[in-house]
Amino acid sequence: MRLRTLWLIPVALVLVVTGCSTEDDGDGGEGAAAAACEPGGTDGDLVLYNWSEYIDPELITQFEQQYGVSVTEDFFPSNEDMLAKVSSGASGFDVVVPSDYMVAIMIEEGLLAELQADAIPNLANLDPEFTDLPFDPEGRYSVPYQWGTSGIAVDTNVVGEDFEQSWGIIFDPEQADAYSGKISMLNDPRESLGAALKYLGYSLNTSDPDELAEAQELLTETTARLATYDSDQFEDLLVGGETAVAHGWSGDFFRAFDEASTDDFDAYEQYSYFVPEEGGVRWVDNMAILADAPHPCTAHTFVDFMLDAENGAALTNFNFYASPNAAAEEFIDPEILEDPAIYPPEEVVANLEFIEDTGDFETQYSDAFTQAKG
Ligand code: N2P
Repeated sequence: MRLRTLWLIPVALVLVVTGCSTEDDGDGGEGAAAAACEPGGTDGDLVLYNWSEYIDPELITQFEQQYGVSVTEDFFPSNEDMLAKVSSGASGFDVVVPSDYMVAIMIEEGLLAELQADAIPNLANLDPEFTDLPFDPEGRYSVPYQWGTSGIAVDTNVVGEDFEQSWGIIFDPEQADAYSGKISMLNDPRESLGAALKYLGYSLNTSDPDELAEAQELLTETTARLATYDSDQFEDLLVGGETAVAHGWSGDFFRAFDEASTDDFDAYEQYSYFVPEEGGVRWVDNMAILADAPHPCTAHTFVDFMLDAENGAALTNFNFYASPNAAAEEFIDPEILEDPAIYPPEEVVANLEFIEDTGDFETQYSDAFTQAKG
């Protein structure tokens, strides 16, 4: 049995003993989310558990005003942190935003409610490419939110213009020692071990203990030259000059470059983001409703609201991440839509992997990462 499944047994027992499933209307669905929801319906205030700085605050205000509810937001820095918090049960969250592999894990753990498609008419706005993804066939439990890449951004005032577009700028001592103390990596087991695996020429979804051990050793050596492992402020540390080489997510960098630019200063000229030639991660983050969501109908309405064409565009225009919403395209800033770093061309995408659920091996990644960080 998978180790994660074992954690859930006490939670399930508590639910049975305390009779917490009384809201189940007995139609075979799971928990509170089985109550039938109407398009635009609400059943209380929304509690949203999202990555930090991942939604335009104006969209939150607009949702509150449009539906007469309030939204409480809490934030997580990694899929694994989010899982730890929601799998202990009764987290109180309605909507969560897991990445691809984490959707698969949460479905298997029974943590997600099956979506009521009738309550989400704007599902029709999704690009068909995003309606049947491998981690959630037919999108029964999750709705794509944003997608992007993981890579490296550098300060060209420090590294110059001739750097190789390789993970070597972090992992190869000959290249990276020059930036010792000025490098950051994501505080994320699958991302940072994945980067090391790619540099070593392996799949970032390996379940081979020897390959993972090699990646762990490389990351352990790399830890010594890092300023920090950070998933929340890596972009600010770069534009603030505290780092010169940062591993991170595309859109967060671009928003920081955009905010740092003024009439006299074009941050896009000083900083450069690239996906290393060895390849890296392409990810899709998704909205999902927890099986024990206290407000499942407000949650469905929020998902529908985010899938509205103009709201989907506002999300991308704020985040600088690509949208899975085809109807939103006409409202997306053309500079974003035409930016190959945000909407990468096929040949770049072909070199990228989705992080996949490795099943029982997942804990090996977490352990290896904890050890590599020291
Ligand atoms: C939010 C970044 C989330 C992207 N700031 C990681 N999947």
